[in-house]
Amino acid sequence: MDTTVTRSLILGTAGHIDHGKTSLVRALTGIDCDRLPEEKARGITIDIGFARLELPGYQLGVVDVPGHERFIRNMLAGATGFDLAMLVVAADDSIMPQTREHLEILRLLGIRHGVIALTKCDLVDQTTREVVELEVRELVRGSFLDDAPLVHTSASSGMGLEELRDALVRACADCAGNPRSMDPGWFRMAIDRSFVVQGHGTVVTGTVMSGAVRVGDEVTWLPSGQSVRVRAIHRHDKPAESVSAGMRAALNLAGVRHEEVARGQEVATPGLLVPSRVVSLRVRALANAPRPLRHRQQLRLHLGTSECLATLSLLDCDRVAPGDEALAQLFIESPITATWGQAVVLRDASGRTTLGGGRVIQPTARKIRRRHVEDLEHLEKQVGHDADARCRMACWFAGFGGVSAGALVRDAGMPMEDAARWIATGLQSGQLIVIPAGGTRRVVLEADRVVELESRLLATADKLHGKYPLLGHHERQKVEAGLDYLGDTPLVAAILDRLVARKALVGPMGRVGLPDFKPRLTTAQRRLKEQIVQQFREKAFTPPDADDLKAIAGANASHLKEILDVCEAEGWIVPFAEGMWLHSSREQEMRRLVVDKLKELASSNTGLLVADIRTILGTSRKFAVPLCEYLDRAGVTRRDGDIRWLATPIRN
Ligand SMILES: Nc1nc2c(ncn2[C@@H]2O[C@H](COP(=O)(O)OP(=O)(O)O)[C@@H](O)[C@H]2O)c(=O)[nH]1
Ligand SMILES: [Mg+2]
Repeated sequence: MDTTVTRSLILGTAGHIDHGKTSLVRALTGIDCDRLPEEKARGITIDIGFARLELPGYQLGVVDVPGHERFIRNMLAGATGFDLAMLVVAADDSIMPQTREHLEILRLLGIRHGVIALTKCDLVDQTTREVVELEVRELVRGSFLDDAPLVHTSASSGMGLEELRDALVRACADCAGNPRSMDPGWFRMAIDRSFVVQGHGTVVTGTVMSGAVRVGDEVTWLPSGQSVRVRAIHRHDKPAESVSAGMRAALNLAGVRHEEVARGQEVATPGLLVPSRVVSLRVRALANAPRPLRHRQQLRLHLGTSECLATLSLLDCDRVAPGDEALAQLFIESPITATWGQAVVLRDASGRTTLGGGRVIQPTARKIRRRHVEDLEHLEKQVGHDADARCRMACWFAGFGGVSAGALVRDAGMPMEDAARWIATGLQSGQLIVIPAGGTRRVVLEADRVVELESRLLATADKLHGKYPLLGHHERQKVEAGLDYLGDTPLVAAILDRLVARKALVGPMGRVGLPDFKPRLTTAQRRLKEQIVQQFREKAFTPPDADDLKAIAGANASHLKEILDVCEAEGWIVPFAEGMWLHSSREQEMRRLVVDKLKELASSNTGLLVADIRTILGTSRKFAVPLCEYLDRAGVTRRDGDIRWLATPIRN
């Protein structure tokens, strides 16, 4: 294959309707991009069309876009993969609204290279051509086309076509410094079309944005996240073994239903793209926008080949005046897949006017509070050129969720290899720590975060000691509850294990406390505690009530509540109603007695009344009712009217 010696790039057209874009592509390539019947009938381009152009050293995939203002959305879907652009201006019409709008969009998308073609030069005299050339030069001043070659052409007479080819070759050579030439090393293609090939199934087409894909590869289909296999590849209507960045491609996907495919979806290397309905970005209002961007404004978001309604949240201002920039978030109506640095275009909700654009900073963002100084400072750092700072900020925002190499690729714009290396280096230096989080799951957290979690656990232990000064140790769960907001129990348990391992927390099985905390139980209090426990054991199912307890406590009555807390916390007694406890061994005994009786009665299909249970336990009415209710709550019995049955019936 010649792809080893030639470089693949995407050339896109731009310009007002009827200015001769499609005709010029046809004159250059011999291919008619207006493929739809409606396009043929009406003589206008509605959707993007494709052609190929062979130039010395380059193989160009040509994407011809519609100029009509109603089809700007299609233009945007096509423009997402451009390496270079060909701005087309008809010499007999000069600059028109979509000449400007397309140029603005190309600038917003960060296109860096291109050529300008004056078309229909056969229709005007030399002076007119020169005037139009001046007008176009004025228009592109300060843009990426500022000193681009401008060629006078005619698709009808063939004038200037050779010169245009030469100009394109030079523009291609300039593309060597493109971000695309620093390929991040993973495959990504935004879908712009799909169709069914009889006997082969669903085919999706798009521009390969980065990396490469081979026949047989597994890729992730987004936003569904489904893993699909690439069954076959076509490139410019010919079968291919693989396709790579800068190529137009058609992928035959196994197990994908055509009806479920839509423009805007993507296929990519597994584990990198994550759909999100919130992205953070830096937005820019177009210098010649008719009005500023406003906080809470509804907008049409174009990203990759997708188009969605979104609400703008301006993070540190209320409006962005034309030409200005600001930090913002977009809340999007349906999930999209983005990467750090990816360009977006923002149009008004009705899709009539381009208002601005921006660069994604956080592709999978959580909501950031407006004017939150710390968040905004960190967000600002995630925009910059310093890759290390970007990774650190991505970690900071990922918080307790941890980071992976994939997350850094996505959220910090790191090439795959660099991301893995950054994590390895961080682990080595101790800046990052791996925490086991259940099963084979490992979470990589910033050391600062781990320290923060540990100190919160220690603070929780300290608080428990303050609340129960008579108690040396607490159940682990009680301490872990201090990190309840994490909602990730294995991770919390692992953090607590770290504290136990280095004896920052100590205690017998399943219980922990601060090592230097000494319970302050006086001899009298300890004796009272033992007395209380003893009473509960002896009195079985007619346990001491408030008055009994007060009598036992005598002079120590003021500590009674605390001592009962200790008894409960240490597991000596179990509460079954407000102010009522059973000795824990009696509680077990009660369960056994009731369950055994109910099992015995099961064959005769008989349940138990409260009075029966009172008799079995040898207790009084005062305790029988709350004990029965406790048994119901504990899942031992099931109440049906006045009768109680075994909650889990025995099977035979
Ligand atoms: N005379 C003349 N007509 C042209 C030239 N290029 C395009 N046209 C005509 O202009 C019309 C619009 O051209 P088309 O390529 O569809 O424009 P697009 O909308 O920019 O793609 C068609 O009727 C073409 O035949 C040219 O170089 N000379
Ligand atoms: Mg056209």
